[in-house]
Amino acid sequence: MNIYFAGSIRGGRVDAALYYEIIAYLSGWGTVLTEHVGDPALTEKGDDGPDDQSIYHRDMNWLNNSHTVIAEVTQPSLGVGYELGAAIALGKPVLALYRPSPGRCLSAMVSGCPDIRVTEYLSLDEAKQAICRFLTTMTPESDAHE
Ligand code: 6K6
Repeated sequence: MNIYFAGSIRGGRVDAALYYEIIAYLSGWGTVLTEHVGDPALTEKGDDGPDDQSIYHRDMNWLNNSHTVIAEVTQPSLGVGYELGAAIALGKPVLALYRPSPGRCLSAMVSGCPDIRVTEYLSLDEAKQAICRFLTTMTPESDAHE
């Protein structure tokens, strides 16, 4: 199973360590095509990779080839929002993980979208449980860990 994980880069890297842990967990379920999103060395400058056109085409190609998209949406990111819209247009099952906190509100375009499974969580363990539930419902038992 190819998994496209989406998390903020230029939107801010405050949750980079959390992305790393989620990606490590997802790796037990399949191939995470976007492992770099959890790279602690990746800064929000976005200038240590290929040019932006190459990034866009490479990521859209990965999105096309993914079986599911899992996003951490707590830190707002234009790129993640774009990826969610594109994933829905491609008919991919989408899970959005969100940590509620006082004074913060998830975009209605994510929380109100019928094609996105939005799950609120507070701890990494809860995020893992949500991922497990989501992937178990979308994959037959025998395929889940391929
Ligand atoms: C190097 C250092 C920082 O950024 C780079 C290279 N940039 C990117 N490389 C790979 N994927 C990217 C890059 N910039 C954005 N993305 C995709 O958009 C990722 O799949 C993320 O899920 C999402 C982040 O969007 P922004 O708007 O927060 O950057």
